[in-house]
Amino acid sequence: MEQTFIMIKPDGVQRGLVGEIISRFEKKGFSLKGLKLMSVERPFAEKHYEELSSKPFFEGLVDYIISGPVAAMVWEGKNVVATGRKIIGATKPSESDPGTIRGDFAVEVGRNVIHGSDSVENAKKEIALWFPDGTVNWQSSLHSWIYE
Ligand code: YYY
Ligand code: MG
Repeated sequence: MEQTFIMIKPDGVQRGLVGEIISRFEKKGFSLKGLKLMSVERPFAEKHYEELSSKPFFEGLVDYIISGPVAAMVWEGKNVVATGRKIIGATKPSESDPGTIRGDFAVEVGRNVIHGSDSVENAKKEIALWFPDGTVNWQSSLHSWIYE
């Protein structure tokens, strides 16, 4: 089954959005396979965003990610990578639809509350980076009420 890496950024943690965000993924029917609150150091944040290292916003982005604790998660489910991106909404909150996390809770791109993997391949890389000790292997007893 497909997995994605979701991270609630420091602004989301500070603003008390952890429960709301977890709730949206849970209510959808996805399964939580990994969860930890952690603070990351600059080299780790730079590694996570290494594909963006040449962008003008890179340094500010890294400053933001290391500015406080983040909630790192692994969610599992059918098409969870693409659907997770839809739940999160467009990168720029001014373009995120209402009903999405960024559409409902964010105003600026540099404070857009949440990260989600953009492909299955990147999800694998990000899960390996953030959860080097692995995740929890379990199946919800509601599985057959969510999947036909
Ligand atoms: O995957 P997603 O988070 O939606 O966007 P990315 O293009 O991967 O950029 C990562 C991160 O960088 C974005 O969530 C906010 C920040 N950022 C920014 O501060 N300014 C931009 N013009 C674009 C992205
Ligand atoms: Mg991205």
